[in-house]
Amino acid sequence: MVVGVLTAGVALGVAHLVAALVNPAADPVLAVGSVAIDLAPQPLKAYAIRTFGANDKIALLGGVYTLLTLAAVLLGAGAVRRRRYGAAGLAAFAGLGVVAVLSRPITTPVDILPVLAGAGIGMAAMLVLVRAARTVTASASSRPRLLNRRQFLATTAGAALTAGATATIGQAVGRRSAVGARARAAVRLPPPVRPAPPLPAGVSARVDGVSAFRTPNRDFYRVDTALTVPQVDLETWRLTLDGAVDRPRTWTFDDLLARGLVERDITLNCVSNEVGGPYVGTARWSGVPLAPLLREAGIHPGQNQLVSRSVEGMTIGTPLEAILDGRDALLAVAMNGEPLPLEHGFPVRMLVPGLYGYVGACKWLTSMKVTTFDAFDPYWVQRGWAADAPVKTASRIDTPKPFAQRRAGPVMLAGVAWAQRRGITAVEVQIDDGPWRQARLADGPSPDLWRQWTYRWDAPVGSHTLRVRATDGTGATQTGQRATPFPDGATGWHSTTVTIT
Ligand SMILES: Nc1nc2c(c(=O)[nH]1)N[C@H]1C(S)=C(S)[C@@H](COP(=O)(O)O)O[C@H]1N2
Ligand SMILES: [Mo]
Repeated sequence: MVVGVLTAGVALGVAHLVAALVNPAADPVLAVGSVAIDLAPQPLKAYAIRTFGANDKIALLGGVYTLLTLAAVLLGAGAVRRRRYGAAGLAAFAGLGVVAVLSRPITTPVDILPVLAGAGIGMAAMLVLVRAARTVTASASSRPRLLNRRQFLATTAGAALTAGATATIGQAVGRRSAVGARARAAVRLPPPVRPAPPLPAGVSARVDGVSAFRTPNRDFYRVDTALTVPQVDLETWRLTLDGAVDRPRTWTFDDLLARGLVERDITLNCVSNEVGGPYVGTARWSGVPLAPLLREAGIHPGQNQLVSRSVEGMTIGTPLEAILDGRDALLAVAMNGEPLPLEHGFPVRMLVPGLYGYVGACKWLTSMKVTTFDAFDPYWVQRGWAADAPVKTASRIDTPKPFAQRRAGPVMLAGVAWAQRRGITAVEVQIDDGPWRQARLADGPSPDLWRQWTYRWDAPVGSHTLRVRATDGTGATQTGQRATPFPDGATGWHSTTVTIT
């Protein structure tokens, strides 16, 4: 066990350190984790998002490390018996690492260096450890056992130290070389040429426990497949537009800024959000209007899909019609007054009001291609999600929280409702099996923004179930029929149970 785990520790520590110097995405553990994300069947992905939420990546890496540890134990046991077995096991792992690294869209052949270095030094560590282990376990030892044991302890301590030191230094080097953070810190954004219309004070319900109307960046949900946050260097970053257009184009970051920024408050949400879930937020975005860029390029007739590609290889397909119909489709460069946070897509992300993020909000954007839905299935569509995914009307009870206890008497219920593009025109609340009652709506200055609601409830003693439903600008009321997020967004009424004493 000790031989196996320490061999793996040294190999992965060295690989991590070399990857920090070469390309963070070339770390074999991260690469294998990323392959697992891409290969995971849909139900497993849905389970992971549902169970671990924003910690899904930590859970995934925990799983990878658990499997690695088991495999390392077997490798160690084999190696102590016959070095050959250990060597073969290590080689098999290196092979897996090489394949995983090369399968990533942002790696090049030199990126197998970390795996090779890890495997080579891991092999040396394994041979030293096996020799030391054999002197302890050999029954016919010529030396006193105590001495052998000391030597074994010294060897294992050395290996553990090597593993720990390389991993720690790798971590530190990785942080220092974060080009994205440096690039972002140097960005100076011009003020918007068209600022967002001021928000009326009445958009906020002013009830304790309701979501902030504008979500601070640090609280904004994050959903993506990137195990390491992509680091973009603005010196080399370019955005291209090509495909079925008369005039393909390439822009630098400064070219985009020079077009002038518009500023808009827009609510963004994720198709994976369960009824009542947290993957929705509102921010003040600034960016370059997308429709004029496409029109200037001259779209060929018969095209209906814009495929965005991000620096780490995500593909997102957006209906051209949604971008060109007059809504505020943006290439966003700022979020709540600062350059996009790295996690939210620095330097540029797309934003199309009314569409779930996976069809309209590509982060770390680097290219756009005009094409058709017939010609290309983007990442999530390949995995069975709907190609056309307008946001479904939804509402959520923010307060009281599930299983809250309150005193009998007036209790304020409050929450948010959203139906981007259509807007929210009514929210109703139901207590137990009573009649649906109108909630009070806060101001709703734009259909692309969520809307807060409140309801003053005269709460009697007992255990009660609270339900909420919304009606959108077309007059359609949310269906009570429960549907899972897959394949085009959850439906059903959010409910919560509280105890009144
Ligand atoms: N490059 C890239 N862009 C992406 C994704 C991704 O995995 N990779 N996820 C999409 C999804 S599913 C959503 S809901 C939004 C989430 O944006 P946020 O993390 O800034 O909230 O980003 C979208 N853009
Ligand atoms: Mo999403």
